[in-house]
Amino acid sequence: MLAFKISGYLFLICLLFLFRFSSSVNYLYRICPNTTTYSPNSTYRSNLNQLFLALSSNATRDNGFYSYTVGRGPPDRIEGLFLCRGDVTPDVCEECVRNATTDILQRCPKEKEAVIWYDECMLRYSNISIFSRSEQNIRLIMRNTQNITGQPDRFRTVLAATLNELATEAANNLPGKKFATRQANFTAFQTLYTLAQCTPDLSSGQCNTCLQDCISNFP
Ligand SMILES: *[C@@H]1O[C@H](CO)[C@@H](O)[C@H](O)[C@H]1NC(C)=O
Ligand SMILES: *[C@@H]1O[C@H](CO)[C@@H](O)[C@H](O)[C@H]1NC(C)=O
Ligand SMILES: *[C@@H]1O[C@H](CO)[C@@H](O)[C@H](O)[C@H]1NC(C)=O
Ligand SMILES: *[C@@H]1O[C@H](CO)[C@@H](O)[C@H](O)[C@H]1NC(C)=O
Ligand SMILES: *[C@@H]1O[C@H](CO)[C@@H](O)[C@H](O)[C@H]1NC(C)=O
Ligand SMILES: *[C@@H]1O[C@H](CO)[C@@H](O)[C@H](O)[C@H]1NC(C)=O
Ligand SMILES: CC(=O)N[C@H]1CO[C@H](CO)[C@@H](O)[C@@H]1O
Repeated sequence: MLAFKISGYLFLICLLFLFRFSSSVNYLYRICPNTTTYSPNSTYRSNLNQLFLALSSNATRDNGFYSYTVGRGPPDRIEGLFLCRGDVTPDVCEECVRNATTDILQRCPKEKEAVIWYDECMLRYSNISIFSRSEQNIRLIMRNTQNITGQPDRFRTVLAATLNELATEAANNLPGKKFATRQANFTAFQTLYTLAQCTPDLSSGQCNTCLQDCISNFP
């Protein structure tokens, strides 16, 4: 089960796994409404290429995060960012971001606004400001359809306790990265794995609010 939420500049990932992470670049989902589009040879498209160059050339940064703006003003101004999962190496981060910049143009060939998620990173861009506004809501919830075997109440208790500790830890992590993972023994045979991450530019308070909002979506 995993959930993503973006509220403007607030970005958050909550991942909840009963199984271990995979290790290759793994596509999850993309959102790019076709209501706003640009034409193939437009300035918007060439600005997008510039944005992708700036983002991929910064993909080995220690905190796995970079944001960049191309264009002076509307209609061709683009804000973009990527965030790599906090536990991937700079090499994997770079591979994921590079791949994302080509992949997204295949999956969203003419849309001005797009967001794409992989297990290892996410990439987002828009012609409207995504760095400072919070009215826009993009939310992705993916769930494992298998049920917990037995003790659903205990599972919810363990889950809630683990996620609350997790959120506190991620929000108060060292400045460079707002990332944390936690494990809990649900039964002797089932381990609960949890992961949370905010973009590192958020304050601890913003990150915690965002994570708590995400946690409240889990039943
Ligand atoms: C936009 O997407 C919708 C739903 O996928 C589709 O029905 C519609 O034709 C698309 N519009 C354009 C302009 O591509
Ligand atoms: C973004 O693009 C849409 C669709 O072309 C347009 O309606 C909107 O005004 C643009 N916003 C800005 C800030 O340029
Ligand atoms: C875009 O530019 C290329 C090369 O300059 C040209 O071959 C192509 O026809 C153009 N496409 C459009 C839709 O204008
Ligand atoms: C990051 O991107 C900026 C803007 O394109 C560029 O000037 C800078 O050299 C890049 N940083 C690295 C380490 O490549
Ligand atoms: C999980 O439990 C629900 C409610 O008891 C049931 O409707 C559903 O079919 C179960 N799903 C699976 C995959 O067993
Ligand atoms: C889970 O169980 C193992 C073995 O029983 C134990 O070593 C470990 O400390 C437990 N982990 C937690 C988080 O309680
Ligand atoms: C390593 C990796 O995941 N490569 C992917 C990059 O993106 C293309 C699609 O554009 C995929 O086909 C590759 O598998």
